[in-house]
Amino acid sequence: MAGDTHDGYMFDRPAETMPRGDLQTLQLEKLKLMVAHAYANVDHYKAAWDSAGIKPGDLEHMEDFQRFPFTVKDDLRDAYPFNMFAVPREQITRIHASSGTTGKPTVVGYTAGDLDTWTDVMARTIACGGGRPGDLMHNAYGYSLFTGAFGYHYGAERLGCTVIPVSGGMSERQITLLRDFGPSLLGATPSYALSLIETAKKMDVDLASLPIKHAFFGAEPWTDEMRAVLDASWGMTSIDTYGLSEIIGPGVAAECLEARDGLHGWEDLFLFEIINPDTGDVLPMGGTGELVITTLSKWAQPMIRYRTRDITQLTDEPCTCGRTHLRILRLAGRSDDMLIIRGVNLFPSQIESVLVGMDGIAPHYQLVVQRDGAMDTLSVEAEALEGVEPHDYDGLAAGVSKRIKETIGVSARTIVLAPGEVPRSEGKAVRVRDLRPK
Ligand code: DLL
Repeated sequence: MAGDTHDGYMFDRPAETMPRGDLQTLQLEKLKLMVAHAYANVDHYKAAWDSAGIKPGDLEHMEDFQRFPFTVKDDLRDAYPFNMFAVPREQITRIHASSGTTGKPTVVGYTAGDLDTWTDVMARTIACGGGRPGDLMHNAYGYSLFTGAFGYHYGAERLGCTVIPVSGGMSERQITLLRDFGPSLLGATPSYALSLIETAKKMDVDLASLPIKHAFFGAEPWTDEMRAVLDASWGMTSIDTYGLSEIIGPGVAAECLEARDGLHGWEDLFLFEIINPDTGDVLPMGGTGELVITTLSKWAQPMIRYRTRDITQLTDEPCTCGRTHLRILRLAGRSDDMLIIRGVNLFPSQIESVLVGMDGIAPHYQLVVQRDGAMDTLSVEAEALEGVEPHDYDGLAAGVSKRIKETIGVSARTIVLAPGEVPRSEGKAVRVRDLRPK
């Protein structure tokens, strides 16, 4: 049975607590193999490295790696569908793809061995956040080309959990199963978990009275303010988990239950760098910039110096949990989600921090960006809490705009809508409606 979650259990203690020096030696060894494999088997890498005048044999020390070119999302699009594969298609056991809201989706492939690695690292991730053999997991990530559900599914099974593969959507059925099956773990996007709170209320189910102990959130930015709402409403401790399909899916990094202070990036499998997104220069530990990740054990599709566009910081300060792997700070957002409103840069999550928890305002919102002459303008569509009188909406809206101006320095028009009018998410929330002319 699931035990006390502060018991120090780790799924792979030798890997998770490896001294940093040994970890770095292991990284260099694995990197040399990965780079040779990529060059020999993927046309893109051969062409890119030949034109940069660099060969796998030039990688002697870790510093040499900075001479290798970055890989970007367009390289994957150009190789659509299967040209980034480093093994024959017949050796690919599974394919996933990004949703591809614009243009072609990005396709990723896994060998049977890669799936095994992913499953292990997901078991590690779930255990890191407090999951234990014997736990029952309600998996509300969408089962599809998206990696979220499959990653959690196989990882939880390997850890020794029972999995309920409910997928996203059909919220009333989700609440019925949560009530009747009594799972101890939840996997979902934070925005979907938020919308389930309302469904539960309508069905008169008190989520906080259910046995859920830990939720594994991720796949989108979410703030500490949102976490406070989710943890209180569900009566649980949520864990932030990070990943991206190009690298493996979920399971790249995870908070530990002990500290919940940054996400341990699994360094025996991935190499993390932070760069200045404008110059490409590698920043020292602690610098804020774009996260660049290299896979150290992905044979179907090695990703070498992949620019994630996610903006964050790394720390190698020791963690109270005893894991030695560095931590990635919780993500504010991607560089492509950053808005520039009258000269001020902002991420949608900054608006979330301001809105969530304000009196009379529900934690649902959408931002609308429009063009007015040469300037971009921002409107915030917020939502009133149940019971707020409609004649108070304008006053609330003025209060939100004022607080946004004071805390972020941006002028935004706020519209307060009636309860239920902001669209709800069943997977990744759409935070921005961009109405600027293309
Ligand atoms: O979202 C993988 C995943 C599934 C992670 C379930 C965690 C849980 P993609 O669909 O390829 O993969 O999207 C990856 O989502 O580059 C980030 O911009 C964003 N993202 C993922 N996790 C987080 C997080 C999955 N914890 C993109 N916080 C990434 C903020 C996140 N953003």
